[in-house]
Amino acid sequence: MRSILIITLLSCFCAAYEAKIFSKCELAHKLKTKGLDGYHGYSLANWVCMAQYESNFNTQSVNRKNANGSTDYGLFQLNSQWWCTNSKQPSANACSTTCSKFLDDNIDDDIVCAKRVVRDPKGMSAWRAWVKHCKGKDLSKYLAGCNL
Ligand SMILES: *[C@@H]1O[C@H](CO)[C@@H](O)[C@H](O)[C@H]1NC(C)=O
Ligand SMILES: [Ca+2]
Repeated sequence: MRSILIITLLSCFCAAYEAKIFSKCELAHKLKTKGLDGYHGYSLANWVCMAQYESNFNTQSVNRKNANGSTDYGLFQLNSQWWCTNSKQPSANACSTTCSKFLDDNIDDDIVCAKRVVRDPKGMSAWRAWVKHCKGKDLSKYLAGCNL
């Protein structure tokens, strides 16, 4: 009985932190449903391309290698000094949330925050991987075969 309880507790715990790795088309559909296609003038393919190069579509992607000691979290690699707080450093916390929320398998809050990011003057240039790999490129392959 006790072992069942422990297993149940453990699986609940793991489920809350489960990594989700999206397929390209699953993510494209999700982002479209949540209104990112054309959001702030950026077509859906831009968002899929950005997520590909920022996180490889992995919601548990974490980058701790920023020179200023900040950390980037999740599918959209949201930064701990601007968008969320990890309580290690001061943060503007413009999305008013804890950074670990950007690592779970529910990306609704990540999308809300990405919309906040892109409304700043830099637009999608806030994402360096987008500038490097997506900006001004032919992005048709990011939606190819997705039945959108
Ligand atoms: C810290 O570095 C990261 C990555 O280069 C950058 O995105 C972030 O804006 C920097 N933080 C500040 C406060 O400049
Ligand atoms: Ca989340």
